[in-house]
Amino acid sequence: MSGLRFPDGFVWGAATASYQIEGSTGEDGRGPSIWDTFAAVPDAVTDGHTGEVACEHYLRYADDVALMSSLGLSAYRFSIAWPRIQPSGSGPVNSRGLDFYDRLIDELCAAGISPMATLYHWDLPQALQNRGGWAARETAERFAEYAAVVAAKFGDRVRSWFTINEPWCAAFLGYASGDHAPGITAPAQAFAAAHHLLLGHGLAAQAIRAAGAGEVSIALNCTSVRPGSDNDEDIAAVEQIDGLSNRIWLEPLLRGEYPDDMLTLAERFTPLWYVKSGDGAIIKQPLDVLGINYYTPTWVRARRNAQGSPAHPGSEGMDFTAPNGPVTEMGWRVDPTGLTDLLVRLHKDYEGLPVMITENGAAYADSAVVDGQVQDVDRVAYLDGHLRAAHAAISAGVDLRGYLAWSLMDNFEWAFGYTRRFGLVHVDYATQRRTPKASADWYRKVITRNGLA
Ligand code: PNW
Repeated sequence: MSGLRFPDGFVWGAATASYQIEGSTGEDGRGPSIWDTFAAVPDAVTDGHTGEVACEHYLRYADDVALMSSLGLSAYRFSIAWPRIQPSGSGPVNSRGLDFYDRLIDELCAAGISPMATLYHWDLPQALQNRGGWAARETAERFAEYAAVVAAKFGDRVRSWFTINEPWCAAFLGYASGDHAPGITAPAQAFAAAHHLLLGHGLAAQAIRAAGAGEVSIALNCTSVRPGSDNDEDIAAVEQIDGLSNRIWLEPLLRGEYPDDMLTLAERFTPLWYVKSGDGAIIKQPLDVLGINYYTPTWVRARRNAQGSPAHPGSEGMDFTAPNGPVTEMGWRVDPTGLTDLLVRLHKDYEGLPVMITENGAAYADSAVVDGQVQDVDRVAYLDGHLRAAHAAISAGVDLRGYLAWSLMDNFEWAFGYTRRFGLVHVDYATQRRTPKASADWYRKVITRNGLA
């Protein structure tokens, strides 16, 4: 056999998130989330788009599972909307919200697709935001209660759990740059939020284990940080951004302690009132697998008077411009070597750590649907390049368990609304018609041969 083959049992799937696809935000007793609130703020989201309708997945989930079947997916990672389960973030459970995921999970199981559930993909119940959101320790405690409810209810069929999706985005886009809900621009709160997200992960992981519900994971958007040059100032900038992007999450999760340089950085914004003794032990729960969401490397160099990036507190005097080269519609530089390097680095720093690529994909302004087809050749090239990069990591010894494409279908791309399309399947929002793109067809073949031609 020629071509690149992946290990036996390699998991092939796709991912989505509740607020990005479900719609029906007022249905069956769902409470308001911070994304409903944020999307209603003028200019927060491109063209005033909201998740109210999205892909109508709440109504069309059975058709969407049929689509997954036609792609040959072995797994599907979706997220559960906390405000559907507990409309005000604590207390009484809304059975009609549970029923939706019950139906979805049954449909997936009947199709032979392993359900993987993310507990938090950014749609916090607004009632908890009113009490401080993730900047408040209480939110981590409420999160564990919610985790216990869903793990008990679905643990018989869902055996793979992701507590939190990309805590970096939740903390630093949510509370430092304000690009995401709740739209706060206070770095002091962002560091507290980061800690409470990690604490929430640890407490939820304990709840999932107590319920005997299967494997526990978290999905991090780690990145390879590239220096502008090898001068000392550029290397120091890289170290700081690597800290914020990678080590501030990995070290407490896997070793139970924050790196010293990150504690020092955080203290520039606020005393560490929010870190209590014993928290490290809670955060460091055994991980069955680490989820990695990868899109692009990060480039950084020291440049006097550069504004820095508001999403990276303390980055004044740093420039984040990527070198010239191909970019996606997000403006993100396409560079699969960043994926290989990241996976190999994790393998070296945390020996024996199993990983799964829980998101990878690209936004492109796809050509319209012509004769029932979307020829998204750029996306195929992007995915092919990144699968080759993933394979190179496996050859270097990385214990890579699977690959989940982002995303199954075009959806609500957060601050960009519906103007950025990441799907393997095209969605015509006027009619809700789904059309598998050329990339969907290509991916089906990859899955069938368990590798690349
Ligand atoms: C991730 N950034 O978000 C999310 O997990 C998905 O929900 C999202 O649709 C996907 O990647 C594509 O964006 C990110 O600004 C959003 O660095 C923003 C950033 C990174 C990841």
